[in-house]
Amino acid sequence: MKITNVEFIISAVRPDQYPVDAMPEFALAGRSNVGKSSLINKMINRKGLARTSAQPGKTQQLNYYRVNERLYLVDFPGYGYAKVSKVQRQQFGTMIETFLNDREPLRMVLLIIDIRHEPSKDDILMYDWLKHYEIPVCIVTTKADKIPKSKWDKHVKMIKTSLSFHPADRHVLFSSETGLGRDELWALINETIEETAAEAEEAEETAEVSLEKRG
Ligand SMILES: Nc1nc2c(ncn2[C@@H]2O[C@H](COP(=O)(O)OP(=O)(O)O)[C@@H](O)[C@H]2O)c(=O)[nH]1
Ligand SMILES: [Mg+2]
Repeated sequence: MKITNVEFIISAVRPDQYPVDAMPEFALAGRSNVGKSSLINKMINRKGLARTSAQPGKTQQLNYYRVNERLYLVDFPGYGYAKVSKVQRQQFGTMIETFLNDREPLRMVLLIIDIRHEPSKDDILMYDWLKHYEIPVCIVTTKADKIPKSKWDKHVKMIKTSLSFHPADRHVLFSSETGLGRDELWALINETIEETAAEAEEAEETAEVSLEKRG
């Protein structure tokens, strides 16, 4: 996708700070240091707009980036960072849970996983949780450049098995270093936006028909 406009909108710490324009949102979840900020930067062709590796785990905020005045990429705080306190961990859980549960414009969660490693307990919990609430998920295995191409398949299989990956979910192989997967991920995002727009239109038509019938 051609990026014509990117704006950092807000580091939101409370729901009343989330944007109200109802543009479709794509949230990125994953453990600290997995490469979320790098992935955003790669997606939007800006080297340093999303901050990489600044005090991992400390930023209990949702960072909103608006792309082409059409959609938001939402960077979640990373989980699984050892140094956060129990209270911080709970706050994090509540914030994310509330967001994922209530956020109407949310279209999909991109769950970012390091291709080199087996998913963590937190990764598995997050995936199960998203499945439970029927939130569309795409698993993005990133840092693909860090292992030889010949091992990609084996690692992806290992990760999918470990997550009990649902065949209806999507998967994209990614590297913020080489740009692998960038076009595929944009295509998926665009497809998802168009699908939900079509569904909304259909629902509207159905509503109009039933109104007419009631006369
Ligand atoms: N080789 C390689 N390094 C990456 C990739 N993605 C992220 N990194 C590095 O991993 C570290 C953590 O990345 P960051 O984007 O800050 O992770 P975040 O905590 O999830 O936002 C940084 O040093 C990045 O340069 C990738 O695809 N390939
Ligand atoms: Mg980050």
